[in-house]
Amino acid sequence: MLGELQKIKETFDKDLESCVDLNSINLFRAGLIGKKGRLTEIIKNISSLNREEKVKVGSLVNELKHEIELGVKARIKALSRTGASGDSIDVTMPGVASRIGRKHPLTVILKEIVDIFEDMGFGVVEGPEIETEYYNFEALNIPKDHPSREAFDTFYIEGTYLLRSHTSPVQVRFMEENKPPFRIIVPGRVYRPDATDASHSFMFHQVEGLMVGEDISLADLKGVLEIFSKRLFGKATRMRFRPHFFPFTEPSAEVDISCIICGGAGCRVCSNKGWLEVLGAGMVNPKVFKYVKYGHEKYTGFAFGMGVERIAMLKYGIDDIRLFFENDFRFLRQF
Ligand code: 2U9
Repeated sequence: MLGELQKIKETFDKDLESCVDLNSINLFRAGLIGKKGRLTEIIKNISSLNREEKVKVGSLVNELKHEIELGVKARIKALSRTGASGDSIDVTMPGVASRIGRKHPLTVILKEIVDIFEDMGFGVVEGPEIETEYYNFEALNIPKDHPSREAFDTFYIEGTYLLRSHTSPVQVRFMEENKPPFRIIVPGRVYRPDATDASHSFMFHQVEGLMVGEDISLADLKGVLEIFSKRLFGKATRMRFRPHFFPFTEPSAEVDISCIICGGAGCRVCSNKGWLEVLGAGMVNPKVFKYVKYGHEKYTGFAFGMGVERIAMLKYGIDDIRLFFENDFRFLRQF
């Protein structure tokens, strides 16, 4: 026993020094004073010694145990100074870079659109995506036999509910609750059961606008949309109204801007027309005012609507609407 104790004592310093991290120190310590450690074994066998030997071995064991604890502590401290013990941080080491997220391109463009209208005094209003036929069609003067009301152009849910096919029902609800004058924009998701392709998605986003008051004219509509298109697409952007038909506005127009790629000369993006269709608009049909019990002699208003994906595709030169919804980082990290 004495011989074994002597051996431990002699090699202890060298053995400890060969421990280069916390793990090896712990193993080394356990090998001596752990459950089955060399020193522990000796302690277990002390009872078999005679009195004189007991005193000698006992005091040597105590001395050695103390030395081991102190030595181990000092070694851990020394290693932690170099950062090798595994329980400290070397602040000079390069960090592990985490991937930084970013906004979805639709979120970016939507904020730009909202900011422009807010600067012109428009408030932002939102509403439900599950609607009734009354708010989605009837109150907007869309007749019962209108093709958009057929099952293959609208997602019907059990009973009389449906997924809104435009955000216009929100304006109807707003008018039921508020008196003119007001100017609002309504951003949100809309749903149409179109077959998916490069330019169609069964869900997309719209921003619609509505301004109502006692003296609102087509000139106000043109002024507001002119400011909008110049701010979103650039100062040189020109705008034109082409007569169109919508049941909820009269007169109605489709609104084009001069091509943002060629400036109007004609190119691949505008199919050599020089113009890009970006909006629909018109003066609110008095029949719609009747539904919300506004005096249609007293009030006039304008409304407009745009597809957010289409605007983003034009502005960023994206040729496939599906890219917005596939969560492919190679696409998303470009914005
Ligand atoms: C009320 C009265 C009138 C909203 C309008 C359009 C013209 C329009 C399309 C643009 C591309 C839909 O996303 S799109 O397919 N929208 O052309 N929307 S006027 O008119 C309203 C809305 C609510 C009470």
